[in-house]
Amino acid sequence: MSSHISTKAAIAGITIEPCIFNAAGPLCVTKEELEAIGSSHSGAIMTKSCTFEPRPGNPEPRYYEDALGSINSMGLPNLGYMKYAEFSSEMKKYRKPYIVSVAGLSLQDNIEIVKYLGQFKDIDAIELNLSCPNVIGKPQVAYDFDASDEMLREVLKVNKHVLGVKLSPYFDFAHFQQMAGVLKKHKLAFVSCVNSLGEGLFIDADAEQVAIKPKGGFGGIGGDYIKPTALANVRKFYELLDRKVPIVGVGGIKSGRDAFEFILAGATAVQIGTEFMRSGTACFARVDAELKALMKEKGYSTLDDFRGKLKVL
Ligand code: ERO
Repeated sequence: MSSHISTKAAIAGITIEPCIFNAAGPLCVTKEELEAIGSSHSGAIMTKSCTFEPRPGNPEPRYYEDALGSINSMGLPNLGYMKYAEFSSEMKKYRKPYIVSVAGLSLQDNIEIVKYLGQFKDIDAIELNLSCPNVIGKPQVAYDFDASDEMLREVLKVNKHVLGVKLSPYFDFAHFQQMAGVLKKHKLAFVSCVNSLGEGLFIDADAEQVAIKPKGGFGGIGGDYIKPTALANVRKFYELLDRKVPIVGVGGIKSGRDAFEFILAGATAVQIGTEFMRSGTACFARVDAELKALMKEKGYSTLDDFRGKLKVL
């Protein structure tokens, strides 16, 4: 369909085609899951955020979705960073970027992990996750501007890869500005906005109980519920970083029209989380086809034709 219409994107010289790929988190923990993403239409393979030690995660049920979105308190279940490094050579055959999401539980862990990943040439990029809402007793680093600054400074000292950062959602212009000020001090290849909205609560009125087990039912919210917040974060960071740092949009994307809105707001590429969990790898081809159809209708042939060109009233 529409062979003259391209949804190709580039971040720090890495081609992502289509500009649509999986968000760190859902269905990207095991090698089999990563291979399924590799075989799909996803423009890249993103891993589950990894820690120093393998983790089983929080007790189940820890994920729940309704018609409008999801709540999770997975608690970082992952195989440990060494496994995701080891997988990199086998992911090469899919001929798409392999991105390792890193969420060490301390500054020292992140330094060790990023240093180690530097030895693996088949890792195309690192997404440093400063925004995990679900490790019991650990606040989100991205809500502490000084800690974020120190984290980026120390991690970038040892990093050898293209490295971007995954942020929490912000809700206040002063906070956008503070975080943008931190980001501008460092050489980041991309900024992903946003992780799930922390500490939401789903309640089942019939059962008179919460939907997930960890933390008394509190968890990160994704899906339709968060799309306006995600769009606002993409737009604000696009503007505050002077349209120079590629922004990866994530939060409530389930159609080509949603992807279009994120790119119009300034995103270079987009990730799919809740909808990938809901419908599996088929979502990547569908969202890409819908995006291309919409571009055709509007007379656009590349993402550059409309990226960031959101009109204001
Ligand atoms: O609980 C998790 O593993 C998790 N859930 C999210 O919504 N975002 C995360 O960043 C994350 C773990 C790093």
